[in-house]
Amino acid sequence: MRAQLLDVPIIRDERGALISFESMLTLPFHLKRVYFLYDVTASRGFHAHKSLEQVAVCLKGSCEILLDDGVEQQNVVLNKSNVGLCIPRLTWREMHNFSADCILAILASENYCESDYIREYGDFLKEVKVAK
Ligand code: T46
Repeated sequence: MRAQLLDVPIIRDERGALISFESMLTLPFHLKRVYFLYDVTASRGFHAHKSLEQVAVCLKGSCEILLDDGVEQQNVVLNKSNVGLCIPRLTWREMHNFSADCILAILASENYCESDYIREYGDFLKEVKVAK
């Protein structure tokens, strides 16, 4: 699989830097929710989503995100605040190696919905087969 990275321009002037992600322009979906992971001391994720699409942006520090489409895996290091990693639907994700100062923002296409999660890897592979 080839992970899609969104590289947005940094608007910098003497006052500092500004980065903008906009629905349907830099983001491939309408934004409905933003959440942040920080003070992370252990690996997280280990699930896929049936319909949710997301973009992960590392605002500070670094972390690694493993993406798995059921056939191939790719490990992506995130350490730039102007780069968004697209996490498509039906993609198994694991988040590892958070630096102590890491702030990871996740931009999401839907509100929180527990029934959209696939938390067993075997169930994920079955869903991928059905979708093909
Ligand atoms: C994902 C990865 C990248 C909420 O109440 N609202 C929310 O918007 C979210 C995201 C979570 N929660 C609750 C649900 C759980 O009781 O927060 C708790 C921890 O969630 P979870 O264990 O799913 O967290 P992660 O870091 O493993 O996964 C999160 C997202 O849940 C998930 O959608 O793709 O980040």
